[in-house]
Amino acid sequence: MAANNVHIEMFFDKDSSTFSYVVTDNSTKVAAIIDPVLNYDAAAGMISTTDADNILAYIAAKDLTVAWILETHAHADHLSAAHYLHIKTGAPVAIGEGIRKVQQTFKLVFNLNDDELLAKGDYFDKLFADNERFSIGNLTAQVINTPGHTNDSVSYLIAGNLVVGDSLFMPDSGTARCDFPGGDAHILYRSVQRIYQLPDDTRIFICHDYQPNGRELRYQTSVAEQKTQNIHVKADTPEQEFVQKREARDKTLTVPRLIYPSVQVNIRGGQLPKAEHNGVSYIKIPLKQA
Ligand SMILES: N[C@@H](CCC(=O)N[C@@H](CS)C(=O)NCC(=O)O)C(=O)O
Ligand SMILES: [Fe+2]
Repeated sequence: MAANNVHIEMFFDKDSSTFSYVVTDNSTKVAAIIDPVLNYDAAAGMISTTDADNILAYIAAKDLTVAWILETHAHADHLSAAHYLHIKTGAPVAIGEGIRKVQQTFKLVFNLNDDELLAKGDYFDKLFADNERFSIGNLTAQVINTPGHTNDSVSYLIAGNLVVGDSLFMPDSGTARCDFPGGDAHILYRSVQRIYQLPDDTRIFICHDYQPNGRELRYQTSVAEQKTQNIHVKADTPEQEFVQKREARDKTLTVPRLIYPSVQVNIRGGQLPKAEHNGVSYIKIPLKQA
């Protein structure tokens, strides 16, 4: 059975409450790394690779071959270790083709020129189309476009397991915010309906858990559990009711602490902005007047 052939190992970054995963085809020991985190101390401008090195240690210990480094979207709350892991493993870095739109949006926000970013999917090795299939060893993976949180959000369906990125969170946390540039609660609702068409026993692996009311950390749920218990969107929740709830919550949220460094690195597939003539890379912050 394909389901027995897949192993999903979770890695947690406490600083950003992010789950990364290594999905392995047991029959070939070929694996995909999903949503790896690059550690970043914002005050010091210090990048480090503790989380990514933990993933590399696991891969070495299990003797795995990395076939893919996958992003569910260009994250706005943490930096991606995709490029670092690409250098270490040689595996291609892939994301949904909606990344072009995200790059176009932030090319304007950060006033980047064509030498810095073409906004045509540059910096990524592979852009996935909706429904595109690809292999992880003998496993078939399928890309399901799930925009709403961002334009480029995708979920990866791998042998009955769905890695959803930021669309659904655990049922008691509901859904991801839709107030970033390109976010849209109506579109997220439709993406969730797509997820709810999958078999009830599809296992869902989420990207963040903010541990509401101090409950223990959770990262795995199912389509059935979401359809009956998600606090924002159950199987029978009308679109307008969801949109009202989502938009009301979005009004209460503050800008993610690492949004500026995260977006500038993540639209470049985890590469730092090109070093200036002194060999140093810089992060820009557009200033606004209140
Ligand atoms: N406080 C966190 C917030 C992170 C955040 O905004 N997370 C997004 C996903 S990238 C989200 O959907 N949050 C929903 C929520 O906080 O309810 C930070 O500063 O990083
Ligand atoms: Fe996100």
